[in-house]
Amino acid sequence: MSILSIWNKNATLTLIRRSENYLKRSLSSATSHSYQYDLIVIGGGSGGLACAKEAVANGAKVAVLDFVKPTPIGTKWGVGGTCVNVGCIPKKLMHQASILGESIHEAATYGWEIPEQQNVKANWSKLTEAVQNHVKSVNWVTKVDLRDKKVEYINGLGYFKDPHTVVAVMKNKSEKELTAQNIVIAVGGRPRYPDAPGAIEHGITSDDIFSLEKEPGKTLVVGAGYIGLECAGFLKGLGYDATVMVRSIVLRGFDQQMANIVADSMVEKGINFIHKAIVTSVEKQKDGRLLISWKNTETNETGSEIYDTVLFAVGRKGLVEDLKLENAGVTSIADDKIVVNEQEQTNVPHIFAVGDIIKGKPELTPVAIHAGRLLARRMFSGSSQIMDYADVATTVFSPLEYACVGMSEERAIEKYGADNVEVYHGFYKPTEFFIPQKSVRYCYLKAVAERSGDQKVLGLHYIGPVAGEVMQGFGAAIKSGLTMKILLNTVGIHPTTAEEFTRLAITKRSGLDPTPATCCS
Ligand code: FAD
Ligand code: NA7
Repeated sequence: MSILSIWNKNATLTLIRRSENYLKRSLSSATSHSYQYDLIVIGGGSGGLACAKEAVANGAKVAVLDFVKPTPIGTKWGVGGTCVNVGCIPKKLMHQASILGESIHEAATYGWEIPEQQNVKANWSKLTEAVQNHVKSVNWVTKVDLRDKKVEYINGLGYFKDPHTVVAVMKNKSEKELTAQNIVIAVGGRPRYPDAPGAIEHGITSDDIFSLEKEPGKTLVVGAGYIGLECAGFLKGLGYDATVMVRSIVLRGFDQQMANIVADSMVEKGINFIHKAIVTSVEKQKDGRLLISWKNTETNETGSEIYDTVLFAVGRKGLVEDLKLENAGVTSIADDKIVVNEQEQTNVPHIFAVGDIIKGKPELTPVAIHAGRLLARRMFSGSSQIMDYADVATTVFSPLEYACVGMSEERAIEKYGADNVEVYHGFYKPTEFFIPQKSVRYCYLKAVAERSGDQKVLGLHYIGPVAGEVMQGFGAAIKSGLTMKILLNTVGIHPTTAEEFTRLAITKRSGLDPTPATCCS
């Protein structure tokens, strides 16, 4: 049988299945109630769009509402949500720009003749223009894709009128009423501002930085979560003075040994840290610069300094406020998030939520997308597969990147007890660091495993180059039940940094020095 005929057969079967699903649902909604749509999705970001497209692929009639309120300084953007416009994508591009700056200098050590190296400088407006051009092209492709896939896109702010009716408030403030059998809330979140005078008026957030017109200059980044560290990291790499203000600890929720190594590696790159401090005021000076005052959270000692920019990365709040959830009877709300069961269902059975808006799950694009797709399949194609939120790999794109999957060392010890957990660890020397003589002091990795039997791997942690690329495959291995026996019996790819996981031989318990002698021993 030719590939074409297999494809034709599969395509025909898919079409038949979709038509059957559509017919079934049309009949059932016709018998119960008649709604305009099978599904309305409120929020056209990673989770909402994935859910909408999968629902349409399974024969449903779907509308998606997406609306972006401008930031306090007026930044706004198009369809596609946080990741595409003000999150993962522009962040990764700026991270890449900053890494390239370092590579220019490294290239010279490899023999590249680069004229007047000391004048090599990033051009902020060219960079933001390139980043925004890419973002806009993605906005355009997203709109075309929605039109092609017959997802109705409505650029309006949605709220509930009743459990089956959503009102879209359009740009011109006119209102459009829509009804649906099922409703998915995928409204995501927006950055918070601290409660300090001048913070909102004079501060910016990650929503503004990727399209900021003037160069940020000397910048104070408030918050030591992963967005704060990433922003400070790329700003420093682009040549700006960057300081991180840490309220308590760095990278809460991550393995704390790794978090502290990330912070130390940032200090080595020249990023400043102010520890145990919160901003108390932001005052604009006559010259337009900002006088930022803070106090130490333990000693109450105060400090202040002039910066060009203050960027707040103090967490994100879920956008439940505008939804008027009370009109739909949705009460499963905690703080500003929506509590759902394992079917992503709220207390109202036909109203669901996915993505960053749900309580207690990783706030990551692939999580939102996967959950959205699986939900659509459960709603419209008879699937019963639920989202598995465990062991999701992630990466902090700090200058020296950190990726991990599974449990932190402290979480494993808390769950199984120190006597039942074995930690294999090692420093390593990436081959590509040798000629430029880059510091290898913070290139470190560890595997957290059960101590007995074949030693099931509970978590893997890696700090070094291209961390996300290294960790993705190990994420699949952990999902497949990776043990230390299998890991250490895996033949590495040489010379890579990922192979270091297959060479882990020293346990923390042994007390042996985890510093390597050579690259190939
Ligand atoms: P969103 O993508 O936020 O989409 C929600 C959409 O709904 C938005 O467009 C919003 O304006 C709209 N909306 C809100 N209320 C309404 C309403 N009432 N009516 C209509 N529309 C509404 N994740 C990663 O996996 N990797 C990364 O490297 C990464 N980096 C990040 C960097 C930054 C700076 C930030 C901020 C986030 C990053 N994330 C990253 C997280 C990722 O962006 C989110 O997890 C993801 O976008 C969540 O998708 P979502 O669909 O839940 O919400
Ligand atoms: P996080 O990960 O919630 O981190 C927020 C950081 O800001 C964290 O270090 C907090 O310190 C700190 N924070 C919180 N409030 C304040 C105030 N008022 N002053 C100073 N510092 C403060 O948020 P992110 O924005 O980095 O990322 C949110 C998610 O978006 C993340 O999961 C990504 O997936 C995408 P604390 O540890 O609480 O003392």
